Amino acid sequence: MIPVKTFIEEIETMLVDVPTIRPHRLSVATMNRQTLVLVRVRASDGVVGLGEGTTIGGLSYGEESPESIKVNIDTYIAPLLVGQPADEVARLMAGIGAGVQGNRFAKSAIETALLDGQARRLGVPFSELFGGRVRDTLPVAWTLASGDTTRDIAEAERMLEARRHNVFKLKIGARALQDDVRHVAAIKRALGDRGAVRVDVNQAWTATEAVGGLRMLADAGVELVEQPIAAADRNGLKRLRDLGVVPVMADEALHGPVDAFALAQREASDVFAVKIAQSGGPRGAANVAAIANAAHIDLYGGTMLEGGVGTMASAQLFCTFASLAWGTELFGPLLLTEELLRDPLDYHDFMLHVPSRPGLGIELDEDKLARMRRDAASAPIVSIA
Ligand code: MUC
Ligand code: MG
Repeated sequence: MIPVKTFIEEIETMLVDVPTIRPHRLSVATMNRQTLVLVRVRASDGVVGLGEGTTIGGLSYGEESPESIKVNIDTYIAPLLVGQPADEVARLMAGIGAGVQGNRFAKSAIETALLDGQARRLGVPFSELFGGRVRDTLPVAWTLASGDTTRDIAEAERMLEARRHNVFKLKIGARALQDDVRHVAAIKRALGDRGAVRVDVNQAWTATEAVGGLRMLADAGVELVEQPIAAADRNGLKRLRDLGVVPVMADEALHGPVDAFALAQREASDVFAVKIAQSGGPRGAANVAAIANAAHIDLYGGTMLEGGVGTMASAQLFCTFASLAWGTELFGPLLLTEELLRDPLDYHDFMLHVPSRPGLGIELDEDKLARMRRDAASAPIVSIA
């Protein structure tokens, strides 16, 4: 029997603005809401694949905004896909790679939706497209970023009490270095051995500030320092790593496999924060992980504070990693006031539990979406007709 081909019929994109549960302060932005960029790819066999390309703080974190992700998918990427075979994901992504420069977040959203569709079509979990799972649960760190020490300690205590998180990442870099160190030290003192403490500076320090900063943070009991200096300063990152006072993790410096290779060649970091969006898609993120493995660099499953779709796509990939020494920070949906999935993701006992239903294993809450999408009245659709 000749298999019936299935074709992409339409690609729908939408922006959904969701308030955060409290102000989320990074050195580059304070978030009071998150804008999710959601994608649906509908194929002629009735399969609908879901994707997400969410970023942080408009244009303050990366070079794509929610609006640019949406408009570039609608204008340039969707026309390359509509009418094409839905099940030829690698070929479709190669075509997009040839026709669209950059736009890693937009590409990640599309690739995720195509892979989700294909996994649903095959009746297997998304993780099977990456060789299958090594684990069904992932440890999840929580980010303390209210900007207030007392409030952060109370928040951490609640997370410990609820057995939801026992690893805490503190966002620093917006204040004077000494103030930040005092803040971090007070939180670590309060938590003691009950909670691990890491920091993310989001590039805020100069290389010389960072030398002192790392020493003081190590003395305060911090176990990992993420992207202390400018993303472009790979040699500076290597010098910090070579100090050997505390493990150093690359985040913004890591925009996919090419950066991963350059960082690995220089031995510039101890850990890679792997992110599907920063890597241009789940397959790029898998390649980043492969480079890390080859170079004996530890892995951490990062987030761009996506909602349920991007978070689950990341989780489905990360649970295929043989080694994930620093766990994950896949807590994005928990930072939002609204649940956009029909069934919320399952967080308990310090872990995210990854479903084994076909595809991503999640469904959107259509009523909620219809009310919350930014363009509620007239969602633009690029379609065959
Ligand atoms: C980042 O820089 O790692 C991850 C957690 C969080 O609060 O912000 C993100 C981005
Ligand atoms: Mg980071």
